[in-house]
Amino acid sequence: MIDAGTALIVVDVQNDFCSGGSLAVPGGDEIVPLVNALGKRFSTVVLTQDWHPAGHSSFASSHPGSRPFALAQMAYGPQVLWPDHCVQGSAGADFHPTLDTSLAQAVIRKGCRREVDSYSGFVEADRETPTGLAGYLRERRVSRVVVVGLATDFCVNWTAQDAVRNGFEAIVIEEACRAIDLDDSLGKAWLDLASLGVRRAAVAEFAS
Ligand code: VGL
Ligand code: ZN
Repeated sequence: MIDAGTALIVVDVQNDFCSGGSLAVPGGDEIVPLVNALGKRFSTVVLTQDWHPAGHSSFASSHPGSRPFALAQMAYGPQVLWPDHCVQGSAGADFHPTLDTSLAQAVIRKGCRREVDSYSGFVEADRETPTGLAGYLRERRVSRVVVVGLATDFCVNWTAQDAVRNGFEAIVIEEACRAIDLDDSLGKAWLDLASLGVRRAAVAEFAS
C-alpha cells in the first residue's frame, strides 16, 4: 500500500467522456484498467463525478446561436461551451461500467448548479464555492494527492491545481489520464501544473 497520507483522486471516468459518449475524450476508456490497478494500492480513493442539471450553463445548447467548443462570457469569466454531457441521472453521467467503483470511499459531485461550472473537484468555477473535498481529505489526514482520469487538460488539471492551492502536494500520472486538447490546452495545462509544483509521475511509481 501507498502511505495512508496519500489519496488517489479519480476524475470523471464517466460514460460521456469515454468512447460513444457525448464528449468523448480520445482514448478515455484505455485508462480504466490502469486506474483500477492503482485504486487497489491506496487506502483513500475519491471519485469525482461531473453532475450537471439539464440545461446547464456550460452546454452550448443553453446559448442560442453558439456552437460547442466556442467561448462564452460568464459572471465568473470565460467558459468553453460543451456538448450536453453528464446530465444528472443519465447513462452518460454513470461511471464507466468497468471502473471498479467499490475501491472508492467517497464520490464528489461537481457542476451541480445550473449557472456555475466546476472543472475542479475542490472549488467551483466561481472560485468561491467549495465542494467539500479539501475538508474530507484533511479530516482523513491526507497531505498528498495523486490525480488521474479525464480530461488531463480540464478537470484533472484544475483538480490538481486546486489541490496545491488547498495545501496538498499533488502528482499527476500522465499515463492514467487522457486529454481533450483544444487550442493547445494540454500544453498550457502542463506548464501551469509545473509552475505550481505539481509533479508528473510515471504509473510504475504507484502500481506494482
Ligand atoms: C470536463 C469539460 C466539461 C472534464 C468536464 O471532466 O474534463 N471537461 N466538463
Ligand atoms: Zn462538465
